[in-house]
Amino acid sequence: MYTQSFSVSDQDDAKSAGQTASLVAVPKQASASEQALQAQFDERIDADGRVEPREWMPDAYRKTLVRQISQHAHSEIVGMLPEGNWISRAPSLKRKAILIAKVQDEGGHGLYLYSAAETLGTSRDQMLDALHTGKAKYSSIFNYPTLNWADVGVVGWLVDGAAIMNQIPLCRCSYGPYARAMVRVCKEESFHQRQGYEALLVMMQGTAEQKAMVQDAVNRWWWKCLAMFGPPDADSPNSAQGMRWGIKRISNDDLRQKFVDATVPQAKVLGVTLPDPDLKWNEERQAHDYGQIDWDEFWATVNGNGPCNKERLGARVKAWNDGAWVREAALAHAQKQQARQMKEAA
Ligand code: BYC
Repeated sequence: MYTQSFSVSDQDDAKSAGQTASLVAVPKQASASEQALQAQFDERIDADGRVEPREWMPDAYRKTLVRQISQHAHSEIVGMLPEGNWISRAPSLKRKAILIAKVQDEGGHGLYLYSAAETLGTSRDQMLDALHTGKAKYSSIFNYPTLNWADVGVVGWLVDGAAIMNQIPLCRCSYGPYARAMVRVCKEESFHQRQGYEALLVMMQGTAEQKAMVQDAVNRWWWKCLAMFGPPDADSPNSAQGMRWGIKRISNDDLRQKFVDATVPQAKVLGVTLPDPDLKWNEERQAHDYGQIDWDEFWATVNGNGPCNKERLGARVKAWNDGAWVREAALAHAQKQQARQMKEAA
């Protein structure tokens, strides 16, 4: 199982791979004071220090963080949809209570992450506008449908499992508010992954039909989960800089490999087959080899043409529009209170 104790060895750091923080160069025309600030920033990153909201940071670092954290926040709130869809159809009161708690947690993760991104000087309205107009990305995985109850278990086991693998290293991200948000998110994700795995263990002790449902769900989700980690390192335009800045700590391919290696024994315990004829232990690499991911399908989904993209975005836009009166009422109430306080103070 993945837990908070999944720790990242220092060898995995970009820095120990021989990269120092000679970051995006300060433009030649930068003033002496800007160059001094950049040098201070580089030194902090080299020393594995944290950067906090009001401190000086290069524009490109700020922009990268806003992009990644807002995409992450969007993924959390869009991620509520495929599972939220099953709350009213959960097979028992216990499963319903667990699922409600999980979906609610995802909403909470979105809120921590939007708050972390706001500390970089972008507003929540701007971020949500980018989501609603299709300018911002969110995780590819949430554009696939959850067809039956086994899918809910598999989303917990594999999707949340992949999410934890990606997010544990983010607890050591160089930007303080993001790193701190991730500590709590990872603790909750760990519960999400376990509840999914446990729900599947129960189904696998059931009827032949239930077992077949689990296997079918694993077959449909496995490859999509491998793609969640992002394009191969060689095709990942943001990786090198993200690693030098200490935002990303482990590369897309290395995280994917860790996920495969951790999942194979779990699949064995569960009694399911992972749908990859090329999946086998490689003694030399001390890791599993696995087959080809369909990157054309991944990019089509990321670019808005997956099976549920339109439905997901439509649901988010509707929720935003339906909530307009709540935002207006909250604002009117705050203005009234402020006016009253000013009157009392006068
Ligand atoms: N889906 O250069 P790369 C969750 C984009 S929440 C869509 O490698 P980077 C959960 C990427 O953004 C899961 N797009 O980028 C929630 C970039 O496009 P832009 C979300 C993807 O940033 C509820 C382009 O491809 N987790 O699990 O270095 C319930 C090139 O990629 C995807 C996070 O957001 C994808 N899968 O690395 C249950 C974690 N992959 O922006 C579960 C934080 C790549 O240049 N994010 N792209 O236009 C990260 O760790 C990194 O941003 C990524 C990508 C590893 C995702």
